[in-house]
Amino acid sequence: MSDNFTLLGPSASEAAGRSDILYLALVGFSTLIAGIFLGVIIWFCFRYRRNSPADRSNAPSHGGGLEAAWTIAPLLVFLGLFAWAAKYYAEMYRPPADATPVFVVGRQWMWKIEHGNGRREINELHVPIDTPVKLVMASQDVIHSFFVPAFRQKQDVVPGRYSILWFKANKEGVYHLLCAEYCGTDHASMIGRVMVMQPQDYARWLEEGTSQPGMAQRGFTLFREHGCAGCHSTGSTVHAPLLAGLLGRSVHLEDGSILVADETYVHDSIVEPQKQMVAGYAPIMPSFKGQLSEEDIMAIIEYIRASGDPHTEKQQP
Ligand code: HEC
Ligand SMILES: [Cu+2]
Repeated sequence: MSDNFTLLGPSASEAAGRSDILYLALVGFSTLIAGIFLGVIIWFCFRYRRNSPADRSNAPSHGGGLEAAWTIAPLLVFLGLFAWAAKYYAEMYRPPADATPVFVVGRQWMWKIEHGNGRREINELHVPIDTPVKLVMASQDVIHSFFVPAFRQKQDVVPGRYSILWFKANKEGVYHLLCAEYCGTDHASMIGRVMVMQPQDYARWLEEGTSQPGMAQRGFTLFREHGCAGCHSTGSTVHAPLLAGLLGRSVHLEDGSILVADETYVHDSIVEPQKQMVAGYAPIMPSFKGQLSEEDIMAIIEYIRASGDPHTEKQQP
């Protein structure tokens, strides 16, 4: 953490650079307009003060053109700023397909983080530089909010659903990680650090201290223990969809709509199977709400992802 004072604080991601420019443009434009008005007010105070000999004859009673101009010009400028911000906003909420997923569970009062190979950490997040990283976040209890000021990104994490946050860090260093939603007595201690590292350092860090099995491995065990495999496998007598390669695939739903399966969809399929029914199947899948922890569901998602990847040799679900 740099002790050097900067106006906006350290900036360490692509999105941060973009949002700073937008912020400065907004402040700059507002300052310009305020400055013009202030200047005119001061000028008129002197020019038309009492006893000033200024010419007051022929004062215009109205100026339609002027009024139209000062209404339309700022409107256009602000609509332009809106379009500019909307573009960034859309980019911020659309993670690239190749983003590395990292799983985050918020609870009173800590951030629990798990990387794909099973490496876990608490209140610390290690990420590689210049690589898109997608956080798949869930809460185990109340609403928390994942806030990294240096990325200019803050995302509420709400129980019962996934929140996605993606970023591309572009400056090595250590940055603040905060919970920005009051979540109980020790909310103030729910703080941590984000470490942005060189890709090779990150890879080395990932390999250190992983005694536990990777997420996909753990997911495979859960998939069998909870009986998912009994329905979702090639040998099953139950009519249920095969899950290999599900992530990123288009799914046709019973109500006629089509969606692209992502982490949120798989999560919801497990806790609320009847919410989005796959077309052509009977509503026989039981809900696993309360039987699987958020970490378990995340591991199952990684198992489903790995089973669809032709590079990993895993048994098909
Ligand atoms: C009793 C059989 C049965 C069991 C057990 C079962 N499922 Fe399912 N599952 C289904 C059926 C049938 C569907 C398709 C209808 C629907 O959407 O609910 C389905 C749909 C799904 C989908 C959406 C699939 C798609 O192609 O879009 C996912 C993901 C899923 N199940 C995961 C699981 C997981 C994980 C478990 C274990 C924790 C599990 N299921 C247990 C029968 C089952
Ligand atoms: Cu919190």
